Amino acid sequence: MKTTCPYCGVGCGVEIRADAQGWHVSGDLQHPASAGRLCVKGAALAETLIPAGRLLWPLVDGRRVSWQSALDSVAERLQKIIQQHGPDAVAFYASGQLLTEDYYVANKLMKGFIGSGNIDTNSRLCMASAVTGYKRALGADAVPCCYEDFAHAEVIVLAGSNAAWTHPVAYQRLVQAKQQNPALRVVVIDPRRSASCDLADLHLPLAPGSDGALFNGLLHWLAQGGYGDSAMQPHLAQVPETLAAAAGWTSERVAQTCQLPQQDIQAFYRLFAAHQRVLTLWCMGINQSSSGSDKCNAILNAHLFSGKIGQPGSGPFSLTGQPNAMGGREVGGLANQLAAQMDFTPENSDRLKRFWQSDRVATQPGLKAVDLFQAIGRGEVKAVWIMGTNPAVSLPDGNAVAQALQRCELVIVSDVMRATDTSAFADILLPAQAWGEKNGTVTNSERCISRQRAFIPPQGEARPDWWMLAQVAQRLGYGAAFSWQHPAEIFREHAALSGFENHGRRAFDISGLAQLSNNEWDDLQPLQWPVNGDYPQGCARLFTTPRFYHPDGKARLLPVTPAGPRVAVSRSWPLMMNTGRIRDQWHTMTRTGLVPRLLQHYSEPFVALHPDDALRYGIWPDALVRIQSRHGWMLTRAILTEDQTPGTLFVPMHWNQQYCAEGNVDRLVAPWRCEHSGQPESKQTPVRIQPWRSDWQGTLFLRDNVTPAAVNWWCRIPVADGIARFSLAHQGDPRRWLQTMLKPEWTLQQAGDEQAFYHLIAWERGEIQLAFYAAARRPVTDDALIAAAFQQPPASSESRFALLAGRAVLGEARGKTICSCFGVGEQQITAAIRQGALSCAALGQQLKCGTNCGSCLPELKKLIEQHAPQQAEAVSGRSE
Ligand SMILES: Nc1nc2c(c(=O)[nH]1)N[C@H]1C(S)=C(S)[C@@H](COP(=O)(O)OP(=O)(O)OC[C@H]3O[C@@H](n4cnc5c(=O)[nH]c(N)nc54)[C@H](O)[C@@H]3O)O[C@H]1N2
Ligand SMILES: Nc1nc2c(c(=O)[nH]1)N[C@H]1C(S)=C(S)[C@@H](COP(=O)(O)OP(=O)(O)OC[C@H]3O[C@@H](n4cnc5c(=O)[nH]c(N)nc54)[C@H](O)[C@@H]3O)O[C@H]1N2
Ligand code: SF4
Ligand SMILES: [Mo]
Repeated sequence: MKTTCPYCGVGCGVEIRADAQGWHVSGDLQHPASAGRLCVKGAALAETLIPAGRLLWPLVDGRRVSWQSALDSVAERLQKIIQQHGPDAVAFYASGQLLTEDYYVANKLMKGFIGSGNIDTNSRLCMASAVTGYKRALGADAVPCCYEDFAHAEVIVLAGSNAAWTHPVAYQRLVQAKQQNPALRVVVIDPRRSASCDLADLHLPLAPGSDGALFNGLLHWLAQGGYGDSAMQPHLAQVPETLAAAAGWTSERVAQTCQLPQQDIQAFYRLFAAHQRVLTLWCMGINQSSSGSDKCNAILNAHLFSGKIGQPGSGPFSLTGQPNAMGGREVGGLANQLAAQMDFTPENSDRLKRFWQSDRVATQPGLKAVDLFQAIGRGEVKAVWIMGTNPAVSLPDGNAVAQALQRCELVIVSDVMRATDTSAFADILLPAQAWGEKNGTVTNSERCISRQRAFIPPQGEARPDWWMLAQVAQRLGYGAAFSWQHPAEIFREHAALSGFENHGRRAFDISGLAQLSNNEWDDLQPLQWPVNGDYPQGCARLFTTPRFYHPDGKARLLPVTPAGPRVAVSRSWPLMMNTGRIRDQWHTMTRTGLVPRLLQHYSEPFVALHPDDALRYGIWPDALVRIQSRHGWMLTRAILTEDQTPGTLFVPMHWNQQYCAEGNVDRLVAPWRCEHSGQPESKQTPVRIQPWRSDWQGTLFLRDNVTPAAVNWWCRIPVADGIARFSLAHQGDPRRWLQTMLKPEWTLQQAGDEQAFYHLIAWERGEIQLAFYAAARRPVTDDALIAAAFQQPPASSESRFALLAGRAVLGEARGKTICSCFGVGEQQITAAIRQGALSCAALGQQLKCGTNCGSCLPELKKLIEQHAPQQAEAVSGRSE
């Protein structure tokens, strides 16, 4: 069975098959986005098909009820609020992880029948600035490029994208493009040296948030050098005023603003100017900014002015984050658009009235995500239905979001998991079908529509999101418009709407799919929109002729006044905190957190900082630190690395209260947002940092059903089926703290008696129940050895002693996991390097690391650089 990966916007094809051992995933060789590749997250998908933690049936006010009763409650309570306070008192908050069919129904119900614009989505935190940028420049939210372009490009710019970790399969295609064409030049623009810098010929570690200046300077350089494309000029509007706005941005001034050497800036500008086939791939480092839309337009300006768009290997290519971020943009998931990429105009509202046969279609945009939760906090919006997203973790100003959800009269959450930071606030919990159970379509970064197919029965009473929405619509009295029995019916309606009175005016048109039978929809092969009379098989590349979607057919340059972060660092808040993703985790960890091997690369929340800053603030490697902003604080582990520029921190966005105490970074992030797109500035928060002292730190291994007693800091790390490891930090005597965890029937084996050094193993009938190691700093333990002992208790007294010591007596520890696919650790790799494995290929041959998904190749290369013996370095230098 073929389906599509539910993680990132690359949208890889997955092939799934079952045998006696269970489900197996592999890459779908035929899928155009991935041609058989999968990254480590995709490759671990079968391990997420487990019932652990699932929400299995509807809950109303904490009680299990039938679906009928839950849906009645949703409808009655929404109806009551709408009657008393009007339709704008209710809202939906949806997600780029819904299927297009789900998303279409949610939007239709809110904007078409409840009659409010109040449906927004987590894509507001993600793609909103890119949408605004494209619409302002091209007249439509139409991504011009496709992955095929990688193979044709002469220069590829990665701006604010760590694709090596966040779009790994697309990144592998970049690696391949470079192998096939060594002349390809790659420029990475990122304040930190990310894993993607592995491929960079030029890395520009610019000052946080200064990209607007860099790209304005580029436009100025292009204009000065006469690099404007003469064929494109008649198709461009607002050129003089845009060039005038860029005129002051000499490379000298850019160098000052971006804090970069002038020659590096000029090297970038020269590369961009000298080649026609230039692709700029951008992501959250650009979008998540208080001036994100203008940064997107600054990129678009440079491409349009120099005619680098619409041809193989060239164009402004915004990478989408979620599997169906693009689908959400198609159906109108954003509060400021209607459906089928229509804007809020009276004509469009009217068009929808006719198409949906409703007289209630919204005529005003609704509240955007951050504004929506602020309105909930003020009590203006009284009900919210959250579907497929975890805003208590992912929205900025997390403490205010929690307060808002706390006071909200009616919180409905449909999710696949029972316990999330958001579901803690739910009055009504609805169990949704998960990947593998749900059935529909998604659209990836390159506009490729592909199918997510169901291949397993739903857990418990889980139902599709579209079905819940349609059931509630029927109870609200809109039955006729929501009477679908199958998702293909919804897809056909969505496809028909995209062509309805379109006449070539709206880029999004898949009317060619409006007649698919249910079977044809089921078999639908991946294809790129538009799909219509002109392009019956879809279309990979847009704007191959310079006709754009503004009424005059021209593209618009947009004058940009570069702005830095909304709030600069200061004496009280001296460090700029950046946030983002790690390789093996997905967002709030509800799925990837279940898979032990995905928690081996990084198992705890951390802050990466430069060693000079560590010295200044008295922070040693691996210490626990407290980070504080004007909005909140967190506790996390310190990693010292020269990949950070001094004065900047990087903290992953993933950890939350299900996995860690005080590890939610969004409690610190300010709610500042771009005035055009409403997208928050998740990448730049001024903060301060200090060591956080505890009397002891511990490692605790437990059988899963036990939770640790009250402790100042904890972090939960599932290590194997039914066994969890906790990192702990607390005050007082660890022996006293541990007392509350012990049962009288256990036999205890103990070592150490000083306050901060204490080991204990608890046994019951020959099985280990608990293992505890405490020390003044983080105890050094061989976690794989201890976890294994829970499953296979050690037989010899020597190995029981080793267990109490927490370390293997014989053999070497593996160290931090680098290759998650084959579980290969750093120490194994460095040992192999020292013994002469001096290339990724040699390491792969010896240890298998890097031979499956390839996500760890940048790290392998770095380890080779660091650990290769001197003489060997010279050899590898010559061979290059
Ligand atoms: N492993 C993994 N992959 C994912 C996801 C995941 O959760 N885990 N999520 C998916 C989603 S929804 C999204 S949106 C994408 C996000 O994909 P990316 O945008 O690639 O990921 P981030 O880590 O958020 O940020 C990218 C980079 O922006 C840099 N940056 C920060 N500030 C600036 C700046 O001022 N200028 C520039 N030029 N760069 C800056 C950061 O240092 C970081 O390296 O990833 C998708 N893929
Ligand atoms: N500081 C900081 N914050 C950020 C970001 C950042 O870079 N830095 N990035 C932002 C970005 S780009 C994004 S996209 C967001 C992501 O943030 P969220 O959307 O909040 O994160 P997820 O963990 O993906 O949440 C998805 C939820 O939906 C559930 N779910 C999964 N499948 C289904 C389904 O089919 N139906 C239903 N009903 N539920 C389902 C999951 O269990 C989970 O609870 O975070 C944003 N927040
Ligand atoms: S790159 Fe990885 S996470 Fe993204 S779609 Fe492909 S397999 Fe899934
Ligand atoms: Mo995202």
